[in-house]
Amino acid sequence: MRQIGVVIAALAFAAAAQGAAAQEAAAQEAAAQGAAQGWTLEQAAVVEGFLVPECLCPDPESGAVYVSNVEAAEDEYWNDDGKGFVSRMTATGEIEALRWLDTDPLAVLNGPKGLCILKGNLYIADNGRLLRCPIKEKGPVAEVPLPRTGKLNDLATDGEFLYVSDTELGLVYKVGPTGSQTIIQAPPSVNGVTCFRGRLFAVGWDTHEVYELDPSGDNPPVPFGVAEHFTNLDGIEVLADGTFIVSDFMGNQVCSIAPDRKTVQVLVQLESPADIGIDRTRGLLYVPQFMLNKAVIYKLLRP
Ligand SMILES: [Ca+2]
Ligand SMILES: [Ca+2]
Repeated sequence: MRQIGVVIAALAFAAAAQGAAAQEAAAQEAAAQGAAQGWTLEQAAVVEGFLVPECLCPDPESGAVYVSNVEAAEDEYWNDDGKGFVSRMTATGEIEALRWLDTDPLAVLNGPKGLCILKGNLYIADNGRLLRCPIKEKGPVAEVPLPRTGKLNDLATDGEFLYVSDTELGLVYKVGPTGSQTIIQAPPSVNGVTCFRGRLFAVGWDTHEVYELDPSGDNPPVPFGVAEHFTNLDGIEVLADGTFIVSDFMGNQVCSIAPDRKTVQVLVQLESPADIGIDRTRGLLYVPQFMLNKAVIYKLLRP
């Protein structure tokens, strides 16, 4: 009897587990179907007046959006020229301070690109240096040491660690709260990087491919197999339903990739979209137009 009881209990557990697995599978399928039907964009605002904007980074807490400005002539985007700044605007695109954080002889900015907010600090990828600036009191700017750098490009966080892509070295640095550094295997010319529910994703500029990276650093990147759709990829973000949004800088398009990692749709065609940002709370997509010194804000509309 006792054995039967154990068997019945085991069967019941298995059935419950199966039920939960089936529910989860159904939920995933529903999300995938929703995503497959396609997100669309509705233009909400155009913001002019930037100087080579590379990255738009919304702060979900305040709604403020930080904009990196490389401030350089063509072909000088990676020069340590002592010029560059970060703007701050409202969620709807009113510029509060064009030079919210400006270059300064005591805290030089050269070519600010990727931005990321973690625990009250704005992190800035500035050519070969990773910088940190407290947001509320705006400073002082400090450098976060990294072992060896080439061209630091994008930044992402999972809420604890910071991930910094280096396009020249083809790797991602994972920086811990105490400053620990781990090298994450990444594709050559890695550009945009983003975190989503414990997973790490990146795009390659020259490879124009999307990858899942191993946040532990042990395993090589796993390509999606969507390179044929793109020319040079810059930014990547993930929506709550698992849909990927990527910006194809030289392809002049922003596209969605369904959670199946295969179905690519063009969301909008526009010139030189660089490092995009999303505000999930407000359902907004922020797109800098690098070559046009402006940014476009879109409402993300569900199917
Ligand atoms: Ca500059
Ligand atoms: Ca970038």
